[in-house]
Amino acid sequence: MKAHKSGFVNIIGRPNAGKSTLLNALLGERLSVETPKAQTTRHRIKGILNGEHYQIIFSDTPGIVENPSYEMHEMMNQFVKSAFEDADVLMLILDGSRPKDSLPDEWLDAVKNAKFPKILLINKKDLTSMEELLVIADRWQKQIGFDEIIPISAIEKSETQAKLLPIINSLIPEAPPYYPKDQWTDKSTRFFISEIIRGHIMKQFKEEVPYSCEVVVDEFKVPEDTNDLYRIRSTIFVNRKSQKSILIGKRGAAIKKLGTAARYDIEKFLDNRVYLELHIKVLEKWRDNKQSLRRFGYEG
Ligand SMILES: Nc1nc2c(ncn2[C@@H]2O[C@H](COP(=O)(O)OP(=O)(O)OP(=O)(O)O)[C@@H](O)[C@H]2O)c(=O)[nH]1
Ligand SMILES: [Mg+2]
Repeated sequence: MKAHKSGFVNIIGRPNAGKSTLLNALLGERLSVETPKAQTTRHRIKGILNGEHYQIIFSDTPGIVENPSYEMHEMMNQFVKSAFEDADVLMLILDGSRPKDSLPDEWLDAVKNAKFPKILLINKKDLTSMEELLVIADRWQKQIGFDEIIPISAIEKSETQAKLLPIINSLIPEAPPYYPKDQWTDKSTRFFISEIIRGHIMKQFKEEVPYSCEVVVDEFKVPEDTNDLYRIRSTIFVNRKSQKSILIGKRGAAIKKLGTAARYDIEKFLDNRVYLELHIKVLEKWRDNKQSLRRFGYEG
């Protein structure tokens, strides 16, 4: 009988390197929010790939914050640190179109000293030349030493899967599954709904606004009659009153646009029609308030 393999494969890297895009490519699902903005992901999100003879638990993590400005950033880095604690395989992903990018020394040392197999993924190969890829690979190999170095384009889903899954499978140990085989994530439906809304805030609003928002789902009601709408009530917390006005927009145009876009994606996610109610509240300095952060799920 074929032995069963299971393992935790944790993805880390700088903001905007393509970690969430990679997680989604490997799972074939849009689980984690991807946007062109840095610091999109704020939590550690597990996505589980189940096969008959394997279970791979991938973790997306926030981009490493080099100079934390808020307690929230410290907690985001804490999520990245936790990815070193349970990894069977670590995947460090770089943006290949930014060949000079590096990591702060403490993170370089952590990767260098890690005792488990390490894969370097040079992402966005569509945006860079073969010569550049070789230079990047050489520099990182000398600096750290990886078990594998693989250039990828995480936006190419099937190619990424075909390249990475056999290698990952060869590196994870023989072990029974850690999660039930029908489980595909460690996060709740409410979490994903709040992330869909936050993802649209990231896309729709500029500058500091998206970084000042946190989204909580206060109510998620599944109807008794399957023909009825799901009812979702959500609060968007902002730092300042002026941000509340920006979110609402002229005669409510901005919040209406946000609600429509988010509802469309939530309906796809839940495969059901949805009634979405959005509220906005000002919660000053929430990014530095431990109690608020705990309430928003920023705990290791
Ligand atoms: N051209 C190109 N763009 C890519 C590729 N992979 C990711 N991107 C883009 O890079 C941007 C960042 O991708 P994300 O997956 O959100 O990056 P991330 O590392 O999760 O970012 P944070 O959560 O902010 O740390 C998005 O606009 C992606 O579409 C790739 O292979 N090629
Ligand atoms: Mg991300």
